[in-house]
Amino acid sequence: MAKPVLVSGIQPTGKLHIGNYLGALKNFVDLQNSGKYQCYFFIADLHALTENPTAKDLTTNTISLAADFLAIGLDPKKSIIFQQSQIEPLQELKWILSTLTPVSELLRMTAFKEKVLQALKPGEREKITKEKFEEVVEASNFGLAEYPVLMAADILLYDAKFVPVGDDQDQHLELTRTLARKFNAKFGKTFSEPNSLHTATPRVMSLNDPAKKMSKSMPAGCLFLEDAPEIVREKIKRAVTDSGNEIKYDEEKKPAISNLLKIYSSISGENMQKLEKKYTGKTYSEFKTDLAELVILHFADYRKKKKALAGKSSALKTILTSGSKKAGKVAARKIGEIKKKIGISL
Ligand code: AQP
Repeated sequence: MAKPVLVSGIQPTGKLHIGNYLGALKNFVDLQNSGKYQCYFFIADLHALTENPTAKDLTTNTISLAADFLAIGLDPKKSIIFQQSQIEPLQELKWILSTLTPVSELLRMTAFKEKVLQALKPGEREKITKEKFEEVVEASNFGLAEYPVLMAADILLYDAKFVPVGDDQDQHLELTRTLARKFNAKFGKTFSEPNSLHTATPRVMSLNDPAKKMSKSMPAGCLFLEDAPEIVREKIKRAVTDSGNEIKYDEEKKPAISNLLKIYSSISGENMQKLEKKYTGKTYSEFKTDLAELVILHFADYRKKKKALAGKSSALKTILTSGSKKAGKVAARKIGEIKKKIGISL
């Protein structure tokens, strides 16, 4: 029997942080190695265009992300690793799905609102009026609003059953399921409804503000996988902590230390109770020192492999081209079926 399909992508928008890893990438590797799924992992270069990168940056980041995929443990022999923009049928499906999507649905997406608000200066965001918000939305690029439709096409094109992502993508997944249902109801059963797969850390928070998600667009609060040991030590030492001195997991009263504890627990595999016990009577500083060493050790092999892949851009391109060819074949078959269903394949 065919294995269930699993699809996920990452945008080539800069260095990967520990949120990308603990929320998504770590799971990619575990799921791939479980042998239970047909895995598709792609570099979401079309999604990255919404950030208006230069051509040079987009190419560099695409190659660098391919190296990240391999260095962290994705394997082109086990998974189809490809470049989103190379899949031509994706454009057709995105268009078809967009005709089933109310504009209002797109404008109410939390990720969209957060992205357009990034155009404002800090301070302006908090006291924004309805009129000013509408002005910012109208000035934003249309790709930011369309983002979830492209994501739905990415998933439905391969009949994915599972999508391993952080919880910031849940609303987009919900839209994907709605679009699958709408399409099926109108044209007959064509798509299956995908489910997200979350890790125990579906939302890692920023090191300098535990109320905000760790995000590439806010690099000051990020712990990057590539960070050298001395940088990791410095960043963790400077990470904000809560009042008091007890090392205890309490998201409400101690959000900062809880975030650090979650990072520790996800990497070491130790459960929270055991961790709290281990650090009873110890200081924040002692805990942070241990966390830094744990992170440094955990990513040592990744850093070594990533360095070794630095001069191998042509081998990385070959892997992406070959993966894109395989994914493209599957996509071509599916778009043929879709076109027949909607009446444009005469
Ligand atoms: N802080 C996070 N905690 C857990 N998971 C996270 N992800 C992102 N941030 C966190 C998950 O990582 C995957 C890839 O993300 P992406 O690069 O495609 O998109 P993103 O959400 O735009 O990543 P960033 O870092 O948050 O970038 P910006 O600043 O551009 O918004 C996804 O599965 C995501 O859920």
